[in-house]
Amino acid sequence: MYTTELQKADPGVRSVEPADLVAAFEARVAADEFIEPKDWMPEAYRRTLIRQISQHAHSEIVGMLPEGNWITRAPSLRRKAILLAKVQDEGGHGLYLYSAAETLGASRAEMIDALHAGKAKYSTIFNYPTPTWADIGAIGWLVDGAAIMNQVPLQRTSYGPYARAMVRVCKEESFHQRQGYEIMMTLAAGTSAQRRMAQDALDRWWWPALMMFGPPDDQSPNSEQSMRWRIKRDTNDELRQKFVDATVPQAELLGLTIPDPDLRWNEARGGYDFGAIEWEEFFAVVRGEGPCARERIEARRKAWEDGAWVREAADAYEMKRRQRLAA
Ligand code: FAQ
Repeated sequence: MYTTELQKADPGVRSVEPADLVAAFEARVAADEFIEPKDWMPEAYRRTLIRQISQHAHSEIVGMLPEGNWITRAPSLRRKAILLAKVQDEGGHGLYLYSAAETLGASRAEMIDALHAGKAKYSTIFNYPTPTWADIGAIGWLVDGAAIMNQVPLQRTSYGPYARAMVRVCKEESFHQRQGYEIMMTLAAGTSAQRRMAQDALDRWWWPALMMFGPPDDQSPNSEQSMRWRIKRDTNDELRQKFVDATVPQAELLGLTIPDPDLRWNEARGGYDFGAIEWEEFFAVVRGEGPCARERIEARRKAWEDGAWVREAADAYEMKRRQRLAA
């Protein structure tokens, strides 16, 4: 995959880095100081950040599509206005994140090309379909809920521009989560057909939401180093567990059933035990075999081509502005 190649392109690079600079960098990370764009950083740290931040940016942009699908069909003007604002927020998150990756020397054109060529990763969750309105509730509640769980610790990630982008993103994600939960509350308290819709959406989104946190820790090649660099503050399994513990009582409040016969409170651990995740499905979706994978990339490519005139107009304006300044 492109992002892995980016990170691992030059394995020899580490050995030629001056030991005093590496030691000073590690001491700053250990002291919880932010690393800023102009600071010296190990090449592998820079590449890891470009990998993670660009994947995160792509996820936000592709993540606009499953919900965007419902903007014209939202059941009321109020729901439409809220959904429109939410989807626009996701677009904004993608733009902050692309900008953060650019501060590390990544080129926007290269990142976008990799996405359109199907080489870049983005979150598995956005490869699932949204056939009913209840899916919009389930996405806000579960997908934004999982995103918050993952992104709150990223407000303290060691790279300054990424951490600061996360502060605003998390505020907006909280609103998104609330709006999703409110849709689920309305459906769960509605007619029996509405309750069935809500349960069906929970049944379809629960397991993919748990997969969002990434592979189990013993199959996560990047976690150990990213934890050492304080890019990641918690492991994939730790965050997944926190999400389950926070979400089960929310499902109970809705009167909905989490589709996991093995789910039960573990008194000794003070957390919920849950059933086995189908990791084969996760890895297949990561490989680009998700149910909507082709359609998502096609939609992004079309949006990029349809928007070419906007980029050309901005370039022409900039050229005229420079000519005026030079005259
Ligand atoms: N999907 O060694 P690890 C959102 C890949 S934003 C696809 O554990 P790492 C907002 C991983 O890249 C959702 N690929 O990797 C929203 C790696 O491949 P690589 C996105 C996945 O980086 C809501 C390989 O597997 N959030 O939802 C996934 O240490 C509603 C091995 O994995 C972020 O990006 C996956 N789920 O940990 C928008 C948060 N998981 O690169 C619209 C920032 C893993 O070596 C609507 N990212 N992989 O080829 C992170 O926290 C981390 O990158 C993880 C993965 C935790 C996702």
